[in-house]
Amino acid sequence: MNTLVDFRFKPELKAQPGQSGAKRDRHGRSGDPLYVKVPMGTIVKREGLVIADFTEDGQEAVIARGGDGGFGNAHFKSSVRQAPRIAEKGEEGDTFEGELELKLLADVGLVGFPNAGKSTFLSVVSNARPEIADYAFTTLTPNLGVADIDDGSLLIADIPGLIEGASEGKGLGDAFLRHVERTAVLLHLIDAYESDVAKAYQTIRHELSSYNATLADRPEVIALTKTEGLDEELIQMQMEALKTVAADRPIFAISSPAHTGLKEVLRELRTMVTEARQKKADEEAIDDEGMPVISLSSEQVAKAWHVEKLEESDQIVYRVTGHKIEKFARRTNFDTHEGLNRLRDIMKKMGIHHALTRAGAQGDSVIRIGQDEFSLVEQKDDF
Ligand SMILES: Nc1nc2c(ncn2[C@@H]2O[C@H](COP(=O)(O)OP(=O)(O)OP(=O)(O)O)[C@@H](O)[C@H]2O)c(=O)[nH]1
Ligand SMILES: [Mg+2]
Repeated sequence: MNTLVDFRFKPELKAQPGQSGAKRDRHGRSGDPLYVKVPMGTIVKREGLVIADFTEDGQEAVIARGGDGGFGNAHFKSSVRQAPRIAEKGEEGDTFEGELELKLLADVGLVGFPNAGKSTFLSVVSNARPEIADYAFTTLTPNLGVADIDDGSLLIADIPGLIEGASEGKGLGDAFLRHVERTAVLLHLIDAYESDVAKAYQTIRHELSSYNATLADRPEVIALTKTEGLDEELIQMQMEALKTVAADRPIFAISSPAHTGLKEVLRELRTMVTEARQKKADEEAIDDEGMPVISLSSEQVAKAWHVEKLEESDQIVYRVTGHKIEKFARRTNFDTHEGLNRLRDIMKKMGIHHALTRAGAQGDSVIRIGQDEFSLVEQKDDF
């Protein structure tokens, strides 16, 4: 897939629920997982937090987990209970409103003013056939192309032209800048006919860094475009002007229709991309080794629980929280003595009952787990 457009027409994604258990000890069938395909570069967010980041082809992640099924009555059979009338409810599956965001993962991002020749460059060096025209804002959505150079290749993203104020929404705004955020290297194209190339360069640089400060330090190659038919002296003058504001950056003069300077630019880009990727891999390796992480095992976290006495306006409530006990409570059928007493047994086994009495709870005290409330010990008028 290349875009997220399908999700606009199908915004709700829902897997099938599992089936109920049946007579004669048959389990309910589990629901089939719902697989959703997304383009590479898709980020999934939940309440603003990134919960999945798809950067590689074939990568999979569980975005929403189905609820565990309840145990059927066969599970509760014992030597003394031959026909138990107890069965659990299945748990609810995870439900949430998520956000999908697509960031292209190109090696090179083309930036520059409208009409600078970005799409023309891409069309000449790659297999892409973007629209090209003699007016500003020809490109309205990003184009991707693969350019072969020597024995390797580069994935190049061409985005709509930027103008002063783009980072605040002018022109086509910053909507497309996120596509260059994750490119390894930028190729900054400047029209050689621009009267003040240094200012043109700085304007774009300013918009890039206003959008994301890290873009200011992104490795970058600069190319003066449309230089065929231009005086060598004039080209040198423009190059010198650029050097005053971008001394440490490689600067080339190119012509897309005349095919001059293109190989040199691609070669430079390839070297930089390789270096940038290597640097990133090294940094990630340091992160992995350098940071000691102390955490509870997931089993320990699951078993942990907490008891709290709440003095509410009309009653005193003892609230019990904890992953495992809340999970048991959700699966309990509160409409039956058997179900509720089993939950009370589990609380005893986990030591929660003891903690509740230590905290002052009596037999008829109100215990709350999640949304459910019940008394600590079975009461005569319970049902
Ligand atoms: N002479 C000459 N013209 C060029 C060159 N590169 C691009 N052009 C012309 O410049 C105009 C703009 O080219 P585009 O490639 O559409 O420019 P762009 O940067 O993609 O523009 P936007 O999509 O609007 O941001 C077209 O008329 C191209 O033919 C070049 O190297 N030499
Ligand atoms: Mg274009």
